[in-house]
This record gives sequence, structure tokens and C-alpha cells, in this order.
Amino acid sequence: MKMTFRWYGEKDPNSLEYIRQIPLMSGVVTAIYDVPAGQVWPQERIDALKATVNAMNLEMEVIESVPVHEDIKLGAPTRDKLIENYCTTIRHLGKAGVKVVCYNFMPVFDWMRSDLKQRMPDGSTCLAYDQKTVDMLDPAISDLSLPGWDESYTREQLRDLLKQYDSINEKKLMDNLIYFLSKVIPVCEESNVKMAIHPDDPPWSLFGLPRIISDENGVDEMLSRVNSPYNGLTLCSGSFGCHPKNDIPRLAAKYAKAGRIHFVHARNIKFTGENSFHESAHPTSCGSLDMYGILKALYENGFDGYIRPDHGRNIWCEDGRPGYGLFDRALGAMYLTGLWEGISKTI
Ligand code: CS2
Ligand code: MN
Repeated sequence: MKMTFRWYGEKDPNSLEYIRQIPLMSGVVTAIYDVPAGQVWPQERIDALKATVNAMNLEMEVIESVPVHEDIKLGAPTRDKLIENYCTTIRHLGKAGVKVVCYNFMPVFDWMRSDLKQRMPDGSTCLAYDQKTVDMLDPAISDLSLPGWDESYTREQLRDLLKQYDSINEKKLMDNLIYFLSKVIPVCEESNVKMAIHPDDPPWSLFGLPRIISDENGVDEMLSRVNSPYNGLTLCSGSFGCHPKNDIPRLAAKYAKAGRIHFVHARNIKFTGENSFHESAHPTSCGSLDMYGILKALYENGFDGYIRPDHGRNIWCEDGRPGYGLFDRALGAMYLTGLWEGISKTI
């Protein structure tokens, strides 16, 4: 297992120097943020980023994310050219020694929360999702700005994009994912880069848009229809885990045993009602998920990939990027490496 930490590049207030001071940190998970989705990441840019990271004695073996253009998810006629570009980026990443690419296939919105700073009794703040609040939002007319909203769309573009999804149901979206993977995975095999899809967060439909990587059925279909070890999963405990139907230790055991988990996001959440939760500190007893059980299942089933603490709370007056401050994620990393050491010495 290699412990890693998400780093948002030079603009990230958490420097590489701070990150490498966290004990047992092997590397950062990062991306090139200013190349628009659908365009090729130039080799020189990737090499320069890697050199910056390596100069601080950290590795850059995981990229999160190489975004998938909406036209690929929609199955639009332009998709072949866009997929070709994606393949070129994979080849470039492979040349730079990148081993895993995390991506998602959620239409329009990535992760979604209703509150970025919910205050907890201990004075910390955390990210929260309340279904009733989300139900009152209409992305086509709402003025709200939430983390899953791509700020680069104008209101008209967003409305137009949402309209295009009218004809896309879950089956079509899955077929479009399989089409994408069947072109990309052979390139991954040649380039020794593993694809690790991130689950839907939260794992249910939002604003009537289809979501397909929300539970075991979706994951099974995606893995079996493109049946290569290079086609795998980011096991995000907090994303799958905010629906109680998803038993994360069981899923961790099943997919680790099959060799299909390439990356783990470890995060704990606490249920607060139907389809509602807030994020919590990482330890098991701080939330609703059995973090010990998840890591034990991974260990026992031979998981040997990358892991990172996922979102943290804001603590000690830090005003970090929502979910991505330094302090609580560093505490999370220490808890997780401690758990792993304990498990590996007792099993
Ligand atoms: C991340 C996602 O912050 C998060 O919750 O796990 O934004 C993740 O980077 C993307 O879904 C992967 O494409
Ligand atoms: Mn995640």
C-alpha cells in the first residue's frame, strides 16, 4: 500500500514541502488543471509537473483526474476525436511513469454537497449533504454555486447541456462508458496505466440525470464488459458509503480479490437521515463506516495499490479549500497508516 495526498498544483496553499513532512507519504495525486476537458495534455507539461514533484522527494504515480468530455458521456458524433485525444494523454502519462488514472463518468456534476461549512459541536466544519435542500435547487435557474457545478459553463450552456441529457438514460450512459473504455483500455495496456473509475458521489441520480457507478451492479457490469485488469475502480468509501445499501468492507474484499481496485479514497461519513449525511473525521467511531473493516478487507485480499485520505474537515482555524485542507487530511493519513500497520502485524 502506498499512502498519497491530493495536491492541487502550485496554486494549492498546501505546499509539497508540507505534504512530504507527513510521515510515510509516498507521493501526491495531482493533475494539469488548465487544459480543458477533451484536449491533449502535452508531454512537456506532464514531465515538468513530475519534475517539480520529484524534486521534493515525492512520487507522481496517480493522476486525479483526466476529465472525460461531456460529448463522450453523451455519445455525440465528436466523441471519437475526443477519445483519441484521451488516448494520447494516456500515452504521455505512461511515458512519465504514471501508473493510475482516476476519472469519473458522472453527467455534468461531479461531487455534490448542500453545505460546505457545516459547523459541528466541536467547532470544526465539514461538508454535508441534505436531500431536502438539494431537492429545492434547479441547476438550470439557480444562482447557487456548489462544488459539483462546473463554473466554466454559462447559465445558457448549462441549460443546453442538461437538455442534451434528456435522451440519455442509464443504459445509454453505460453503453457510452463501455464504448469509451473499449478504445482506451488497449492503450492503457500498452502504456501500463490503469484506469480507476471514481464512483458517483452521492450514489444516486441528481436533478434527473443518470448515474451508473453507484452500486455493485453498475461496477460489475462496467468491469465485466471490458474485462481487463487495466479497467478498474477507485474505491471511494465515502461516496459508495453514503448509501447504506453499499456494504463497503464486502465490496472492498470482492474487488480487491479480483485485482480491480487500483486506488482507494478513504473517508468516513455519518448518516443524518434518508439520503442525507455529513462527512466526519476518519476514525471508525467518528462516523457510520467501519474504516477498520474496510482496510482489513483490503489487506486480507492482497490490495497493494495507492490510497489517500479523502475529504477532511476544517480544523484549527484553517480556512482550506472545502474538503482539502491540510490538517484533518494529515490526521486522516496518520490514522490510516496506523491502522494498516496494526492490521499487517496481527493478521
Ligand atoms: C474527489 C472527486 O473530491 C472528491 O470527492 O474524489 O472530485 C474526484 O476527484 C472525481 O470524481 C474523480 O474524477
Ligand atoms: Mn473520492
